[in-house]
Amino acid sequence: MTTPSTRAAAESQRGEAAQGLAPEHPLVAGRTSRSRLITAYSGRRPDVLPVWFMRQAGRSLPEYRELRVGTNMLDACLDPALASEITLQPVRRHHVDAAIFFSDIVVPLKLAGVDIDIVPGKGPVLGTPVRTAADVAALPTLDMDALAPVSEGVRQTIAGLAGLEPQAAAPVESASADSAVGDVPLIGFAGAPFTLAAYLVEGGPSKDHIRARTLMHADPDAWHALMTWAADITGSFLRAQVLAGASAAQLFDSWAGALSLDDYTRHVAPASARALSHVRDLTYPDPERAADPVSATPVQRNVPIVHFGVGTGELLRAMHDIGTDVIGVDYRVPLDEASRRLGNIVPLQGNIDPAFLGAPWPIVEAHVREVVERGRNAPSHVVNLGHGVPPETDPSVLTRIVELVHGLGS
Ligand code: 1CP
Repeated sequence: MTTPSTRAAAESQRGEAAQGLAPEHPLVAGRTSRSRLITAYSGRRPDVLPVWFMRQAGRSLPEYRELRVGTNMLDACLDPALASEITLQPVRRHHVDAAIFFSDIVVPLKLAGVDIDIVPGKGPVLGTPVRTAADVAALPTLDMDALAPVSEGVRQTIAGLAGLEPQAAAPVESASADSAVGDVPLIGFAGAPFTLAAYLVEGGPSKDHIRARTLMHADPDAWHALMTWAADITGSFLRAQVLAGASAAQLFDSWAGALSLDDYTRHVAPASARALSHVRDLTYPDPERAADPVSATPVQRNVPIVHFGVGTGELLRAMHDIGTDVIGVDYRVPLDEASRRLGNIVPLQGNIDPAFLGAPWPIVEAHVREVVERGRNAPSHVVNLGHGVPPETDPSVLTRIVELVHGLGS
C-alpha cells in the first residue's frame, strides 16, 4: 500500500505541490462520473455492461493505418492532434464505453531522454540497454514540462469526446436507469515499473525477461534504484493524463506473469505502489453520495485505478493489494475463478480470448456470453479482451461484440 513516505517522495519527485482535479475535469464536472464505465469501476452494476478493447486504437482499423502513413510511432504519440484523433477513431466506429489514450508505455522514457524507439513489427528497442548499477545511476530525470504534448493530447481528446455517446442500450423502463448519460470517459495508462524495466534491461522485447530478473537477484540495490526511477517516471506520465482529463487510470504490468509470487511481492509490488502514489490523491465527488440530502459535504472517491497483467493468475491478489480498484484479467483464468481468488469483492475487467476474434460469429458469440456469465460472480464487470486486439482482426467483429454485450443487460 502507499505509505506517507512514498507519497512524499513521489510528490517531491514531481517538484510541485500536490494539485487536485480541476473543477472542469470530466469526473468533477459530472460529465463521466455516472458513465457505465466509472459506475462499474466503482463496484456498482450499471443497467448495461460496459465494454472496450485493449489496443482498440491501432492496426486493426483502416482509418488508423491511413493516418499513420509516414509517421513514426513515437512521433504520432507526441503529436497531440494525431494522438487525439486516433484515440477517438474506435469510439466513433465501435461505440465502446471508453476511450484509451493513444500513446505507449515507453513514451515517458522517451520524454526523459532515454534513447528508445518503437520499431514496426517488433516493439520498443533501446539504443543502449540498462544493465549495471552505473547504467541505472546515469538514467536521466524527467522534466515535467516535457509531458506537455501528453497533457495537450488528452485535453484535445476530452474536447472530442464531449457529445460522443456510447451505443444506446435497448429501451429501458425508467429514465433514471439510463447509465449512458454523459460523455465517454477517457482511460489514461502507464506501464508498471517491472514491465518498463523488462524493456530497459533486455534492450527490447524478450520472452522470459531473464536479464531483468537476473539483475533483480544479482544486484538488488541497482534493481531497487531502477524500479524507483521507473515508478516515478511512469507515475508522472499517468498523473499528467489524469490531471488533463482522463477519468480512470490503467497500470499495465504486461510481463509480471514471468515472476514468482515471492519475487513479485518483494521486488516489484512496492515500486508499482509507488507509481500509483502519483495518482492516489486525485479524487472527485461521488455522484451517488453527493445526491444524498443528509450529507452536507460530498463523499470523495479516488480516480479508479485498474491493474492488468498477462499470465498473472497467481498474482491477482498481490496485484490488487498494492491499492488498485479494478483487476484486469487475461484470458487464461475464467472470471468466476479470478473473482473467487479475489474474495468476490473486486470489480473485474476482461477477458475475451483474442484468439476467438477470428472464429465464425456463433463461436465468438458463445464465448462472449460465457465470459459475461462468469463475470456475474464479481461485484461489477467491464467487458474487455484478455489481451490486445490482434492487428489482423476484422473490426466489424468488435462492433458486433459491443452490440451483443450492450444487449445482455446488467
Ligand atoms: O506502428 C504501430 O502501429 C505500432 C504498434 C503499437 C501500438 C498501436 C505499439 C508498439 N504501441 C501501440 C499503442 C499502445 N501501446 C496502446 C494504445 C492504446 C490502445 O490500447 O488502443 C497501449 C495501451 C499500449 C501499451 C503497451 N505498449 C503495452 C501494455 C499493453 C499490452 O499490450 O500488454 C506494452 C507491453 C507496450 C510495448 C509495445 N509497444 C508496441 C508494441 C508492439 C509493444 C509490445 C512489444 C512486445 O511484444 O514486447
